[in-house]
Amino acid sequence: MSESVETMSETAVAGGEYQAQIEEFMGTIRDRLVNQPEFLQAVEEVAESVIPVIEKNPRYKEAKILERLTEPDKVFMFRVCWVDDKGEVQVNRGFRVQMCGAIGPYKGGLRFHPSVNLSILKFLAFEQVFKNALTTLPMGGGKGGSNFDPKGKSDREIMNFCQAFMSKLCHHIGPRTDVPAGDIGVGSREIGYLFGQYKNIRNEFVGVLTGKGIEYGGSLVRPEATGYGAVYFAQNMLGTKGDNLEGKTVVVSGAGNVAQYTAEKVIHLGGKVVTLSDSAGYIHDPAGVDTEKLAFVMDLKNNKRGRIKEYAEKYGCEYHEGKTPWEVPCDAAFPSATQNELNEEDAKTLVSNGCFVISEGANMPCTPKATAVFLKAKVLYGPGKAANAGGVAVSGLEMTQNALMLGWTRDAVDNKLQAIMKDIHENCVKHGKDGDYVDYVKGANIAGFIKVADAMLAQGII
Ligand code: NDP
Ligand code: 2IT
Repeated sequence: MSESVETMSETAVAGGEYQAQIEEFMGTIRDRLVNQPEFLQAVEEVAESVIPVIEKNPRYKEAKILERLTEPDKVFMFRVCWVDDKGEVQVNRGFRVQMCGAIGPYKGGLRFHPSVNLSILKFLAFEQVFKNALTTLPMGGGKGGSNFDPKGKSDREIMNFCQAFMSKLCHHIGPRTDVPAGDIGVGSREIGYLFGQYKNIRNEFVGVLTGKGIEYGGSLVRPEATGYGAVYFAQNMLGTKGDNLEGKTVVVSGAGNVAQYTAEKVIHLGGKVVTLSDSAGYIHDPAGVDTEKLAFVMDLKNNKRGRIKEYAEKYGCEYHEGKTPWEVPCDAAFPSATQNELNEEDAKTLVSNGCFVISEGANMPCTPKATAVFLKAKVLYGPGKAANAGGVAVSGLEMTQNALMLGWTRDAVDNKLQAIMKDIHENCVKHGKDGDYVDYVKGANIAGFIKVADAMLAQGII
């Protein structure tokens, strides 16, 4: 998949009469952050939406809210040493970016992937600030992780790494300070080992992580929440046209947590999922991934830790090595793998094949030029910070249940998730409606920004 990052000069759009102010702001950070392309990409998209608001509201400008939001509250970087199965010492780098704590404790996932670096974690933490504000729950934004590669590691090695990582991280987090969760390469197994080590060192059983197992303080529906939420968001967008996912052909990328539960909910709602992928390629199953096939994928990915290619071998469908699924004709697309996995050409292909709803399960999966194609074509386009907010929203509900020392039923959590996704959608419409088109990118950025900015103003210059 493409990891290319488009630059400002190539994509200057959207700012309209405020283009000069946007350029000036980006100029102040671009020179010193030239090595952080993903972070700059995320900041630029937000700047394009919110600088017009800042220009019309001098209190935000005078308090330098955007300048403050683009400088993390704190960043921790640390060495993680562990011993592999051969007895060899391994050295990785660990990070936690505490981006903005204006509206609540820092909250956001941990990513374990060889590509992890400061730029990627700062982009994710920055997105998280606005996403968490949209959830309506009191959570600040953070993100962390390591360049550790979980692929091919034994269970024991994963445990050794998680324990070593938490030995360093545990000094900087806490249930009222910073509450990490999962992201790429971090699922329920890793959260379990991380939680065990925190408890061991700090001698307290508290809700310091979310995505925990149900036996020790987890919430029902947290595993499903990101994927389900992305589908609920798509349903809300389709609802503005009197439409829904029933009978629609759906393309999903990824085969991990978000992709699996996106597929599950689409199937529940009568849509037909025809693709899934991993970093090696995609499967195309024109008959549709049904419940039984999805159970195979879940076992393959979550237990056997195999490759999506094995789906094609088992069910006799096509496998496209080294390719992404965007060339497959569809009505709806759910990018659910990673950042910049869908470029301008892919977006054009999707639109020309008739795709008219895109809901981002992943964080920043579309390049700026791809986003511009969707907005120009006026299709329904739900950006990640709105569409995938269901995951962190249910994490927030897990924190609430932990604080109350009780657990809610599946229906109770799912109903709250649906209500939150509806609320996020309404807030995006409120700030993004432009004639008869809703620009959900603008809507999400402005709605998230205003909440955080007002909290920062109230709390003074810190
Ligand atoms: P998983 O680790 O469960 O799955 C990740 C999937 O994406 C795998 O199929 C993986 O393939 C693929 N993938 C990862 N990196 C790349 C890459 N560089 N190129 C191509 N494919 C890649 O992660 P999640 O499902 O949890 O996360 C997926 C996306 O959703 C991420 O963008 C994450 O930030 C976002 N997200 C996750 C949330 C959550 O609650 N988990 C919440 C909100 C957003 P392979 O196995 O081959 O690496
Ligand atoms: O990107 C995300 O929102 C996540 N990985 C989930 C964060 C969380 O704290 O549940």
